[in-house]
Formats: sequence, structure tokens, C-alpha cells
Amino acid sequence: MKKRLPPGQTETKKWPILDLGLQPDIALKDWSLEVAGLVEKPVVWNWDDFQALEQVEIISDIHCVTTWSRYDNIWRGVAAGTILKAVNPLPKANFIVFHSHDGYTTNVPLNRFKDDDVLLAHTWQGEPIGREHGGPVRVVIPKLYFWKSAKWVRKITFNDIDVPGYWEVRGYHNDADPWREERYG
Ligand SMILES: Nc1nc2c(c(=O)[nH]1)N[C@H]1C(S)=C(S)[C@@H](COP(=O)(O)O)O[C@H]1N2
Ligand SMILES: [Mo]
Repeated sequence: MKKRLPPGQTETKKWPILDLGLQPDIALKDWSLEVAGLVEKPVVWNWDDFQALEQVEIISDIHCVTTWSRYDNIWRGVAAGTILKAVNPLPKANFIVFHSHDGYTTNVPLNRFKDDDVLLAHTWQGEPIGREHGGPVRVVIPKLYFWKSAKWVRKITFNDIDVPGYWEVRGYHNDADPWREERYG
């Protein structure tokens, strides 16, 4: 059986807060999500549009590169698969960049976004995700270190080339697999 705690990690029961020192305050009436780039049907969803999409609940563990892990987070939101079905990426779209309201960006291969545990979450343990943790909506990609899970996400772009994000150009590993300890470099 696969161990639950990746190498070099320590379990924590609390949920630490990490950001660039800026926590954008986005009212639901002002919230939108744009999905653009190499897709057949680009979209901009407002809050009601987003809530009208199929909603799922997914339980997953968080692994942060700063060595904390937090088990059994109950997320609710829209699965990556639902978004992919709506926009239909073009065959040459192999990479994704998430863009956030604080200026943060992070990149993943499309194949990582396709995992069935990936979602855009608005709820954690039955409560709306707080502003400090990236609400109204944040990305959750459980199989990668948590810096790949963009808080306050406002836009997703599909690209043919891989465009490194905020931490990726500052020495973090491009791939971020906690089981391979892809932390830096
Ligand atoms: N928009 C945005 N998303 C972000 C960050 C950030 O600074 N801005 N930090 C990343 C990092 S390094 C981590 S560990 C997690 C922290 O999420 P949390 O504060 O909810 O624990 O968010 C990731 N997503
Ligand atoms: Mo992190």
C-alpha cells in the first residue's frame, strides 16, 4: 500500500495561510472566471453561471512544499472535467496557466488538470472558502505541491507551450510532484 505522507512532510491539523502578502477581496457579484486560449469555446462565467455547472464533492490531502501536509480536506466545487467538457481544448493545447487576482500565476500540463481529483473549489469542510484561503474560488490539484493550487483564480488559459508561473520562475520545480520531492530547481 502506498504511504499517505510523502517524503519530508509532517502532518498538521491546522491549515496554514501562505500568500504574497495580498488577499484580494472579491464580492460574489463581481466574481467571474474566464477560460481562454486554445479552446474551441472560450467562456466567461459569472457566479450564477458557475453554480449552475455540475457540482462535486472531493476529499483530498494537501501537501505544501514548506513541508506541512493536511489530510481529509472536503472540497466542493466544479470538477476540472466539467470545465474541459464546456470549453473543449484544441488538440495543440497541452499546458495550462492559472491567473489570480493577486497577480499570482502557476502552470501545469493539461494532463495534470485532467486528473479526476482536480476541481475549482468554493467550499471547504462545508463552509465557503475564506478570503485568506483563496475564496470565492481556488484551484485544488491534490497530486501536486499546493503552490500549484491557485487561490483567487480569475482566469485559466490553455497554451501550446509551457509558461512557468510565479514560483516556477523563482526556483521552484516545474513539476511539483510531492512523491518525487520535486520542490526546488
Ligand atoms: N493566488 C495565489 N495562489 C496561491 C499562492 C499565492 O500566493 N497566491 N500561494 C501558493 C502556495 S505557495 C501555497 S502553499 C498555497 C497556500 O494556500 P493556503 O494559504 O490556503 O494554505 O496557495 C498557493 N496558491
Ligand atoms: Mo506552498
